[in-house]
Amino acid sequence: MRKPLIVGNWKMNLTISEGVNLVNSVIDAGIDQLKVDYGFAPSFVALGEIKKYLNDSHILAAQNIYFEDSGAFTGEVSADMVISAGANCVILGHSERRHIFKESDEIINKKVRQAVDKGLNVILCVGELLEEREAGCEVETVLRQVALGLKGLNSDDMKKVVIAYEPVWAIGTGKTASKDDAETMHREIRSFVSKLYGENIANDLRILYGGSVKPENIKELMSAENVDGALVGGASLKAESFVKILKFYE
Ligand code: G2H
Repeated sequence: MRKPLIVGNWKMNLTISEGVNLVNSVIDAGIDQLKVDYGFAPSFVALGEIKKYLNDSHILAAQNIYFEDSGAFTGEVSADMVISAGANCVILGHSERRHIFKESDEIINKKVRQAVDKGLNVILCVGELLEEREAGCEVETVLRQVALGLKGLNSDDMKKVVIAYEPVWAIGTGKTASKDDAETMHREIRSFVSKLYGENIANDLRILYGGSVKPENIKELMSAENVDGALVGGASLKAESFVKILKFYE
């Protein structure tokens, strides 16, 4: 069975000391790492410091990388750099990267391939806009993002990949997809991955839900057969709410 995975995506929030305090409060709450894999996605500048407080089972995710190894790319951060700071994972294709920073599926795919080649685990985010859902093309949109995001990856690479379904209309808006909405899309994604890589890889793939996950809705979402965890934004910024989410199993 797939082990649940929950990651706090801090986005552009928290200074280094605020992040350290949050991580320590969460760790002190005694989350059972046999029941849930969990971790944090702080800003680049906090990765190294946060790493000091984590064990080898924790996820420490960067929120982005650039696809080149090194060179004249002012302001960019490479896979090797985040690995040297202690990261074992990277979030790619987040809707804020797609929409605010205009990252195309092609760019996201280059980053995915670079991350996997460098040994990072990848949380590939996909999700439709409200207009796309209203037009009835949400499945087509999401599966296209999955196909383009995973392009060039082989079955071995897929062991490093987690997909996060984050409907854009549910991000930071307080509106959560219903358990059924999430389950329907997650099932579509899994069956699509099964066609691309076979049943075993698809069955092992963890598919997270993201978009206004909070203590009040985590249990319900996690009860869906194909929801294997969550990518949590706003509610991961306070230890109290993040711990409640992480202890969904209680
Ligand atoms: C979706 C999510 C985290 P929030 O972006 O990736 O954020 O939980 O604030 O909707």
